Amino acid sequence: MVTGGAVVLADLLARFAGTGPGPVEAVAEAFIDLTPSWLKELAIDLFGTNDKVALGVGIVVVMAALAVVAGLEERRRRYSGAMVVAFLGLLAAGATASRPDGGLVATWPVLAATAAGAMVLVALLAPARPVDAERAMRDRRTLDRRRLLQGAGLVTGAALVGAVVSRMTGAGTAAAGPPLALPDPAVPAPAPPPGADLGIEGLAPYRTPNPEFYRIDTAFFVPRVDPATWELRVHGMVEHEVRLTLDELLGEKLTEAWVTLCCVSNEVGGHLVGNASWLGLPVREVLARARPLPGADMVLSRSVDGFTASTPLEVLTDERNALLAVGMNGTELPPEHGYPVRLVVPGLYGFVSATKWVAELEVTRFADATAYWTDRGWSPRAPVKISSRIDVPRGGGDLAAGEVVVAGVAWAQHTGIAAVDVRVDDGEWRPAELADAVDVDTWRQWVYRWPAEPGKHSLEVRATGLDGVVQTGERAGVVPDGATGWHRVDVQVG
Ligand SMILES: Nc1nc2c(c(=O)[nH]1)N[C@H]1C(S)=C(S)[C@@H](COP(=O)(O)O)O[C@H]1N2
Ligand SMILES: [Mo]
Repeated sequence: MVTGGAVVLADLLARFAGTGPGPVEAVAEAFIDLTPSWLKELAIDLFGTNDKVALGVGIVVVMAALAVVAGLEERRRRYSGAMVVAFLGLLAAGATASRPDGGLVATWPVLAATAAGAMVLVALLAPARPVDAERAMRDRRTLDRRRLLQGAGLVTGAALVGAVVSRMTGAGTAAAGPPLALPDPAVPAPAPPPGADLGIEGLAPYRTPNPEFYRIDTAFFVPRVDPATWELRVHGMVEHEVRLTLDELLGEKLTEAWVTLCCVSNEVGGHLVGNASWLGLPVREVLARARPLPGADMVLSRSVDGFTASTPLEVLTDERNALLAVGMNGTELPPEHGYPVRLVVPGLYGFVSATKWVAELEVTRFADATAYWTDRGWSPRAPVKISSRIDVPRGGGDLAAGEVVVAGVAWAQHTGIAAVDVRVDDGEWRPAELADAVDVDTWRQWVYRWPAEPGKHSLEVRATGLDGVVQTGERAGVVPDGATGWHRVDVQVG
C-alpha cells in the first residue's frame, strides 16, 4: 500500500513537474531497451499493439508483490522493509536517470517519494505500545511514530512545492497536440481513383483512418514535443549544418503523398500495415541544403526519445516521396504517430525509415554507425518485401455454398503490384481482380469471386510485383528483415 502510494506520488510529481518520465514509465522503457528481441517479438505476438499495456500491468503487479514483501519484512524486522522500499526507489531512480528524456533532474520525484514512503512504512508498522521494558528502551532510541509521519508529510509537501515551482518555471516539456497551421500542399496528393476502394465489408479500406492506424514504437508513454521549440538538426558528414524550426518547415512548399507504411514485425496475414496521405517537406530538399560529403551512404535519423533508424542516403535523395511529415490524412500528426514531425519513406520498413518525433538527421556511413534495432539483431537495411493478405472471408466461420467474395490487400511499396492470384486447396493459381491505386507507393485491394462448394477448404494468396518478382511461398520469420510466405485461410462451406 505504502510502496504503491509512493510510486503513484512519484509519478504524479514527475508528471506535474514535467521533469521527464515517471518511475513506471522509466522502468518500462529501460526494460524495453534491455529486452532481447525474441522477447519483444513474443510480447508483440501475444499482446499485439497492446504490448505496452501488458508491460505496464506487469510492472505494477511486480511492484505490488514487492510492496507486500516490504510490508512483511518491516513487520518482521524494523527498517528492513524500508530498506526494500529504498532499494526499489534507487532502482527506479537509476532507470529514470538513464532514459534519454530523463537524466538526473528527473530522479528527484522518485527519490522524494521513496523517502516519504519509507518513513510512512516505518511509522505505520512501528510497535504501537512497547510490551516490555527492554523493547521500550530500544524504541526510545528509534524515532517515534509521530515524528516519522511528520517527516514524511514534510518531504511530500516540499516535493509538491518543488513540482509546482519547476512547472511554473517551465522546466518540463509541453503537452503535445496544439493544432498546427498546415499550409495547402504545393504538390497535392492525387485523389484516390473511384476504383481504389471496392467497399467490401471486412476489407481494409484504401485509406486507413488515423485512429485505426497501427502503432509500433518503443515509447511507453507518447513523447510530448513542444512545436514552438521543435527543431531539426541536420549534421554529420555535410558541408553545412542545417537547422529547421517548425515555422520554417510549415513555410516551405510542401508535398502531399500517399504512402503505405508497414512494420517489419508484421507476420504473414498481420495487420501492422496502413495507408495514409502524408503532408511534408521532401527530405532531399533539406539534405540538398546540407550537402552530404562524398563517402556518406546513410542517414541516421534520431527521435527525441533516443530511437534511431538507418536509411540509405540514396533513398532519401532520389525522386521518391520521402517526407519530413507534419500531416496525416489532412490533420497534424496524432501524438502517437510522431507529432509534430516524423519521417515517412516509401519502400522501407518503418524501423529503418519512419522515425517519429524526429529531431536529428545525421549524415554518416553504414560502416560507422548503427541504429536502435540493428543493435538488437535486426538488419541495418530493410526494403519492404512484397506481401498480400486475405481479409475476407475470415478463417473458420461457416460460409454458404455458392459465390463467396474473397478479398484483401497486397503491397510492394515503390515497386507496385502487377497481379494477385488466389488458389483453393493447393490447386491452380487463379487471377484476382485488382482495384486501382494512386501510385506504386500504396497497397492495392483485390477481389476473387470464388464458386464455393460444401466442405473444408483452404484459400491462399500471392502477389506479383511490377518488377516481375513473384511473392515467395517460403516461410520466414520476421527477424531480421521481414516475414515471407503466403497467407492461408481455412474455411468451412455449407
Ligand atoms: N521514435 C520512434 N519512431 C519510430 C519507432 C520507434 O520505436 N520510436 N518505431 C518505428 C517502427 S518499427 C515503425 S513500424 C513505425 C510505425 O509507425 P506508426 O506507429 O505511426 O504506425 O514507426 C517507426 N518510428
Ligand atoms: Mo516496425
